[in-house]
Amino acid sequence: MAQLSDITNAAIRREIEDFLERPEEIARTVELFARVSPLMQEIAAALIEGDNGAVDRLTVQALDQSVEALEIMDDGLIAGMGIVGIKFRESFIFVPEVLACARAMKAGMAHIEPILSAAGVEPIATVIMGTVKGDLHDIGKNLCIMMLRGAGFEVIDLGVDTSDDAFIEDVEKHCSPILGMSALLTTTMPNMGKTIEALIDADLRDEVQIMVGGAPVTQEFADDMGADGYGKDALDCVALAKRLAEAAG
Ligand code: B12
Repeated sequence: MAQLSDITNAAIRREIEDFLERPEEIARTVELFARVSPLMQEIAAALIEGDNGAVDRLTVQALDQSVEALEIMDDGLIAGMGIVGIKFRESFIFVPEVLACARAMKAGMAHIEPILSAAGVEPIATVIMGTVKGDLHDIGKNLCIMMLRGAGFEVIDLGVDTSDDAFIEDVEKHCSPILGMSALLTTTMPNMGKTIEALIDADLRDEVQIMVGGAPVTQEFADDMGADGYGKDALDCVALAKRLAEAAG
């Protein structure tokens, strides 16, 4: 089992000591940061500080050192956002600070996106992605989109706060598309089910494969509302989209 002292970055050690209280979260976070490189720890620490200039510079530095884009995304940016999420939940920080962290995340993603989205030749299928009605969280959805594009899907991004009508309009426009819905709030998760019902009412349910995701979403929830698949992260999202594209023929 990794120890706090195995983490080389003093700022990350301080974040864990000062802000994490749940033993399982401390253990998971120590384990994660103890295995990632000092540069990834530095990126995570800069993101937690909301320092988009530093995230920008360090991401470029990591890419120059031939660190894989996926490693920067998982071990630097997403790992840092994990601590931000805990601090937000426990009210150590508030919306303005989280927005600064989200901006820092975007500064890093701006360099990673072109690499992960390197154009494939013939698109595997069309994926329509949107964050559901009432929900403004788009970081996770955008990561999924980057990875899907990188894997050769054509992706239509409907953005955030997406109405049933907007989803339906795009499903009608494309041949056998995959529809991906993202929700980060327990209060907006049920809107995924409402969109599925709206597709049934519009006689379009059989025309589309539906996948759902977002931190509070589970496989059980996805099954209950009649989605065709659930993905826990961006890698899962790509694997799932490939399965659904095959199933659609
Ligand atoms: C950043 C953030 C914000 C930012 C969003 C900025 C942005 N542009 O997205 C801001 C500050 C705007 C914000 C606002 C709010 N937030 Co907020 N936010 C977060 C935070 C800290 C991180 C979310 C994030 O980006 N995670 C990183 C990404 C990479 O992870 P992810 O989104 O889960 O996505 C991954 C997977 O889920 C999956 N995935 C995602 N979508 C999809 C889709 C498909 C199809 C598939 C297959 C997979 C998939 O793949 C992704 C990549 O690996 C979370 C905490 C948390 N731990 O989630 C709270 C959190 C989601 N927010 C929360 C709350 C309460 C709010 C507010 C209501 C706060 C307020 N009082 O105003 C508002 C709501 C605004 C609204 N109407 O949406 C709560 C939700 C609680 C709940 N149970 O519902 C959380 C959990 C914080 C907390 N613990 O209290 N927030």
